[in-house]
Amino acid sequence: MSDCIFCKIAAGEIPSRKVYEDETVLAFYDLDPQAPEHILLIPKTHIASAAEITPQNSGLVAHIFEVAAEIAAQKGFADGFRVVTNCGESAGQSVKHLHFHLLAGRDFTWPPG
Ligand code: DGP
Repeated sequence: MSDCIFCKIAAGEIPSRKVYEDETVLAFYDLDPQAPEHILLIPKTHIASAAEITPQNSGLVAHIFEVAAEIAAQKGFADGFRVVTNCGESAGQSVKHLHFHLLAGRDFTWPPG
C-alpha cells in the first residue's frame, strides 16, 4: 500500500534499524521502545491487522513467530519475552499494517492494561 509506513520500511524507502530480514519478514527496532528490547516483526506484504489473518496467509504468521523465537535466542532473552499485536484502534493499533511487538528486558504484568 503506497501510504503505509511499514510497507515503506519493508521496501527500504524509509530507514529502520534492522534486526532480521528474509524474503517475507522484516524485524526492526521500534522507534518508541516500551522495554529495553522492543523489536517489531512485520510481513513484507500488506496485511492490515490480526483480523485479516486467513488460511491463505497464516503460514506467514507462523513464520513470524519462528523468527521471533530465533531473535529471542540470538539476543539471549528466550527465557522471558512477550509478543503482542494490537488489533484495532480500541486495542491501541496505530499503524494499520500487521506487526508483532517483541518485548524483553524487563518484567511484564498480567493482565496487560
Ligand atoms: P501499534 O501502536 O501497536 O500500532 O504499534 C506501532 C509501533 O510502531 C509503535 O510502537 C511505534 C512504531 N513506529 C511507528 N512508526 C515507526 C517508524 O517509522 N519506525 C519505527 N522503527 N517504528 C515506528
